[in-house]
Amino acid sequence: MGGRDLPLTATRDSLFPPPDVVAIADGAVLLSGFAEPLAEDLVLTVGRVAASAPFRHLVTPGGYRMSVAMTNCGTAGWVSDRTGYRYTATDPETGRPWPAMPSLIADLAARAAAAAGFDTYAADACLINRYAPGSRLSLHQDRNERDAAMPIVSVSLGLPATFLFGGLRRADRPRRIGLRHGDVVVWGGPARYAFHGVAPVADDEHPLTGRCRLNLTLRRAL
Ligand code: MD6
Ligand code: FE
Repeated sequence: MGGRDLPLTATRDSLFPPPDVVAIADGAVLLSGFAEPLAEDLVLTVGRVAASAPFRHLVTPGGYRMSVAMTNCGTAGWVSDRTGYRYTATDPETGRPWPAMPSLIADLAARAAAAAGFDTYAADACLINRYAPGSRLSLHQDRNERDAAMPIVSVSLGLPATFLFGGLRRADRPRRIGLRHGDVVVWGGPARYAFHGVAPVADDEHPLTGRCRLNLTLRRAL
């Protein structure tokens, strides 16, 4: 057999390849496949969170039931009801504190933020979204967080989706970015208040999640 000899030295990059960073906008990047090595653990971790804080469909201040099912982990959790959007320390459904943020998730978010150029990131809130086929999230800004210097880190698992990433005005036409299993998006700085959303998820089956897309959206809320 004519196999070629291996090079004599391993390089740092051969063991730890640099992340695949794609610019989306000034302050926003896609880290392609960044979470892929942890995906199986992440899905199991989401299952454990949801066992103590079940997924639910929140109601918007306008009275609409959201098609995305949500839960949270961390010291703060994002909720919506007829009175508005806010962060709470306890799950309004159970009256208990949200499950603690697993270090698997917190560490991943800090590494992703660093890869995007945001050095000190300690997320305290992880919103977990579950999209069944047809679920969508309309264009919005994330503006309930105290510290605008801290970026948003978003981890996609399971079925693919089209992320809509607009500008600072609602009327700015959004870019359409395909998000696949294991992709991470980080937005902050000049993109921190960019309008964004998710187009309706197409029906399919994923080996790890079945017929759904999971998204972890990490924030520094308090
Ligand atoms: C996503 N989610 O699911 C992005 N923002 O890919 C969000 O942007 C989001 O689900 C604010 C509140 C809830 C969310
Ligand atoms: Fe958002």
